[in-house]
Amino acid sequence: MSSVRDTFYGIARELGMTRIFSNPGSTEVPLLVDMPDDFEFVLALHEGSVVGLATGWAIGRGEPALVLLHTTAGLGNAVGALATARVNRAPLVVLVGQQDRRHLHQEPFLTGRLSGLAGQYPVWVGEPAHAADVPSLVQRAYHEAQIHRGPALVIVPMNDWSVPMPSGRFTSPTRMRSTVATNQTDRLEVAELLTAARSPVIVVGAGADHADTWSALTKIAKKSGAPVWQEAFGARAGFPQDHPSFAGHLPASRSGVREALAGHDLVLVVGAPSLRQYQYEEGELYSARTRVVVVTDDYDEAAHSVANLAVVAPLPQFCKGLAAVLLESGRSAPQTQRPMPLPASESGNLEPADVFRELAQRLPAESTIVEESPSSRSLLQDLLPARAPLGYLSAAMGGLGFALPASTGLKMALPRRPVVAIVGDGSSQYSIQALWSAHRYDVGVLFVVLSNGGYRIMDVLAAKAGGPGPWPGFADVSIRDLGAAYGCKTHSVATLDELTEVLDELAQILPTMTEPVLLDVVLGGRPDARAAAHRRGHE
Ligand SMILES: Cc1ncc(C[n+]2csc(CCOP(=O)(O)OP(=O)(O)O)c2C)c(N)n1
Ligand SMILES: [Mg+2]
Repeated sequence: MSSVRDTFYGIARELGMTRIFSNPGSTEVPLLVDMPDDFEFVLALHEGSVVGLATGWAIGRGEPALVLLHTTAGLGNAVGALATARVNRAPLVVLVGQQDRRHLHQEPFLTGRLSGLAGQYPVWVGEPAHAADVPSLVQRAYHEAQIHRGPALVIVPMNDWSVPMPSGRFTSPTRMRSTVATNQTDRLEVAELLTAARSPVIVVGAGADHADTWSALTKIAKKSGAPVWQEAFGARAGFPQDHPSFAGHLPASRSGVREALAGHDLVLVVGAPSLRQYQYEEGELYSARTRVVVVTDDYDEAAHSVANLAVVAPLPQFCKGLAAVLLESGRSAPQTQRPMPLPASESGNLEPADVFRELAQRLPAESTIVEESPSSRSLLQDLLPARAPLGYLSAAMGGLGFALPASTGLKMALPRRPVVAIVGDGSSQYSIQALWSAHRYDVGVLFVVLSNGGYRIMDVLAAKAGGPGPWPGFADVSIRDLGAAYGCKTHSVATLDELTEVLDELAQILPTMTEPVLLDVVLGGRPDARAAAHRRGHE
């Protein structure tokens, strides 16, 4: 008779989840020892990186990734990354190991209080009442993760794996499909609103990052003559950002939104909420005369939007249909001015703009930039526009520690795609051990770390709040040495000539790279000089 464990591996195989992202402990040993040959095990050295790798893998493949975590310590370490996966809408099936159920009530060593530990971030949590429920809960978790697009957890006591699997115990569907109906009436209503508007504008977001949606939106923009903005803090690009109709990234302040959208009587938001804010500001989001329509495939996003009409529908189909029924407005598409790259600074020291300008000149259009560069984010978005679907990816909720593992997982899923992670030096520290996984599994990501020796964005915010913050800088941390310690090929550049020389070399090999390269970009001068200046500041 086969065991729960055998049945689990059979189901995982059937569902296409044969790669296990994990950092295991003793409670996972019964599952992992003698793992079947057709399964691959991917180790990351911290659970934030485990989940980050799986998130990138799930986004790259568009299918659930399988994660295995070790009871409270493992799940606890992973919570921030699970929250990011949820807001990034990445489907994950997360198995969490638990102590042996035969003595759980006595709280043996490693017992986890697990079901509530990740709070509201899992889309679903399953706890098997019987060992034999485990396989069907895994199936269910797969469907929950896929349909609700986030992490679904199954908590598995370690002795469950060896229990014989009785026949006829399956309860979950093997395959499940869910489509929200998109009907002609909705499309016609939105088309009529667009046609009747005097001056429509489109705002796109992460949900619109799909080849069919991009192509339909370019037709809608052309027919309607509407400029297209990208939502603020969007995790992915919803429109080709080198297209003449692309107007730029919306500000995240109410006054900024009002100003950007002033004069438009209809705002069509596609694949985003209406509209994401950052710091609180008084006042309306829109003028009272503006009508707002939100089209999204995420019910929650629709439900918390400020809008006159919200339509929940699969976006590629909806937009394709809308493009087909929309009448030509006769308005010509707006000609928006693309931001001009800044010339190199006169000091000879490198600035983020130099890096983005030089990368833009060398990267193929189908590259993916995984961005985590807090103080230079908007500059990056201006100078490195997303030119292909999945051209831009960032953590949807601002949690640092996403870019290094997610870019690694993404490149594992899409090995022929050039993948460049652009990361602040502070940000790099939250998941620095992901570099080891990239090295160990031959993943050819280019990691560009912008080393300014501190939390520049925090310093800027503190200055705005009226004074310096108490946090010190860390110019004494050598990113290059850390990269080398984790086995990466490394370069350190501090001048424009050094930067261009290395980028010329890397640009040739980037699409076919099978090992990670870390480029430590020392901003504002060499670290020794900077560290000395920093020490002087504290004397
Ligand atoms: C997990 C986590 N901890 C803390 C923060 C708060 N935070 C936001 S930006 C930032 C500093 C980022 O520094 P760095 O990556 O060096 O970028 P820089 O501002 O220097 O460009 C911090 C600490 C966060 N967003 N996520
Ligand atoms: Mg920094």
